[in-house]
Amino acid sequence: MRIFRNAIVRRPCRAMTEGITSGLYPGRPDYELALAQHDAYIEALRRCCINVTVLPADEDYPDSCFVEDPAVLTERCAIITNPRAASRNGEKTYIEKAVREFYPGDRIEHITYPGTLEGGDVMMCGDQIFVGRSERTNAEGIHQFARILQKYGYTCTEVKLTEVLHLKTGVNYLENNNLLVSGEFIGKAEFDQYNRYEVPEKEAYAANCIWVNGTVIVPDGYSAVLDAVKSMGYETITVDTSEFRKLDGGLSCLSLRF
Ligand code: CIR
Repeated sequence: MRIFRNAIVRRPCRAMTEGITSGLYPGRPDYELALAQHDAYIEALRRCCINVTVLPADEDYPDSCFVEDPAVLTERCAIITNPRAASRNGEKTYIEKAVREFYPGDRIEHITYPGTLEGGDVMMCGDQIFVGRSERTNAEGIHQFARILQKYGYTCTEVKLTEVLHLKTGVNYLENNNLLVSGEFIGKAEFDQYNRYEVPEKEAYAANCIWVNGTVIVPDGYSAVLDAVKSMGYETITVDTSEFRKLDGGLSCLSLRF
């Protein structure tokens, strides 16, 4: 079984109320409530026996609590991405400082212009890594990413998406060959080899669950997905993410787990 020993999170900043949103989940985040939810998220990770490094809030970057996007951390290397969203691109410099505490310099790779890539588009399934071609991750970014992965013995499969923000907005790997799939990812041939639980449309947000050392963290309020995950045999923890959802962020976006 894969073991995650570490996670990196960043505290939400007050400026998160100005974060990017598609408006799919209306409203602006309540900052105090977001902080309380973030506390609960950290606590949930710690219950999964993972050491959590908590980076300070960065008011220059409203979306910087979504640390998953500026880096991809694998067992063999770290890849600092090149976020397409202009207001987020500078986050890569600060996440790299944190990543350097855990990875030697010769194992830290970079995606560079004209390539763009965000970690939310990357789903790791053992040595098989899926990357979404999205509004945020372009063909050149994927080309660079695939070359880096090949160097470290991973295979890379591109998945096109048109409806959601990132690949992991709609599909997530729970280890043990199990996938949660929703919306446009249901029926995609790329995922044929996995056991797939099809998330009902009204619970689409909960396709973004995270597996952490045998436990699956599920967003609060999605009973069909929670029951399905339990029936797959996992321990579960639920965490309320309502304030992050208003910015299109889910459980995976809030940490780097490695
Ligand atoms: C953004 O649009 O970049 C943020 N408001 C949400 C990022 C969510 N991250 C993720 O799905 N990995």
